[in-house]
Amino acid sequence: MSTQAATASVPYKEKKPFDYTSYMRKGKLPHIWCPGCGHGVVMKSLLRAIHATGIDQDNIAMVSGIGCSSRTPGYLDFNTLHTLHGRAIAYATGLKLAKPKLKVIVTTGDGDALAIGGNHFIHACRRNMDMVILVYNNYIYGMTSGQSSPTTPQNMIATTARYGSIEPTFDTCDLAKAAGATFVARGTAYHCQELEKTLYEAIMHKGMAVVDILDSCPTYYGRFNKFKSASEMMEKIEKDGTISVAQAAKMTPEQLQGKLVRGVIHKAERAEYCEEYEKLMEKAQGK
Ligand SMILES: Cc1ncc(C[n+]2csc(CCOP(=O)(O)OP(=O)(O)O)c2C)c(N)n1
Ligand code: SF4
Repeated sequence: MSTQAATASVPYKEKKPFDYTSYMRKGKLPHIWCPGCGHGVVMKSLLRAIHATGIDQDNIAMVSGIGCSSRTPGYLDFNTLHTLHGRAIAYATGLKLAKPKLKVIVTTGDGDALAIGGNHFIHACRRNMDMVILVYNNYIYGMTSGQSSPTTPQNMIATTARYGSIEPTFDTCDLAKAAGATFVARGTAYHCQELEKTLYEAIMHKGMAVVDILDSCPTYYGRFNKFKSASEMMEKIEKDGTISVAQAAKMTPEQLQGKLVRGVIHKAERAEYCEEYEKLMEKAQGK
């Protein structure tokens, strides 16, 4: 059986008129997300990106853990799996090995992917299995009332850091690249059209694609840290706090201080895990 994922090589354009509702399980609405939450924006960019790839809904599997962001697959009409907190990538790995033709997309939070699920995250990157991991990075545990996560910036307030977090943070992209992911990118909910293109590239990539998506939890992170509104929070963190790869290339290290870079940060070619596994099976069977 071929392990080639069902990604048609199509240019970035919409094949047919786009209609969100054709990708939604309308019976699952209304959704649980608070007004101003970034997760819905990310979901819309994801749907537009999937539509642009031309991949059939039945050839996509979406897997999540537990958290507000992990609710995404429940609203969508793909093959979906809502699993345990921190274990989305482990389930996705098993699913991909059993059904290598499926395009597997993991939607996970910063807590889900990088705290309890951190070990699964680094080893999945190391294996370079054909998979997309979208980290909805809102710097906090949204679903459980705002505890600090591995991406909570230092000095910022969380339920478990009432005087400001003293912990250094993970940079999701640096971590993914160092662990071996062959496509690493960052986007934001604020730059939703740019995000759509980045997600398209991530889905079309063969191998492990990680996208760190800066989005917002106005209910906890926003209120604790005295942002006046959800939009002010988005502007300060996602708009003013990031720059594109092209802008970054023209800046000095001093000018880059305190900015996060958006766009495709790392791309490489390396043996893909399912293909290597298939070769191993053939060898074991004496073929
Ligand atoms: C094993 C286990 N530990 C803890 C929890 C409680 N829990 C549910 S969601 C969550 C954190 C969610 O934060 P994140 O993954 O960042 O997603 P967000 O809600 O911010 O989108 C936690 C700690 C759980 N369900 N299972
Ligand atoms: S608690 Fe935060 S992350 Fe969860 S839905 Fe509300 S705003 Fe979004």
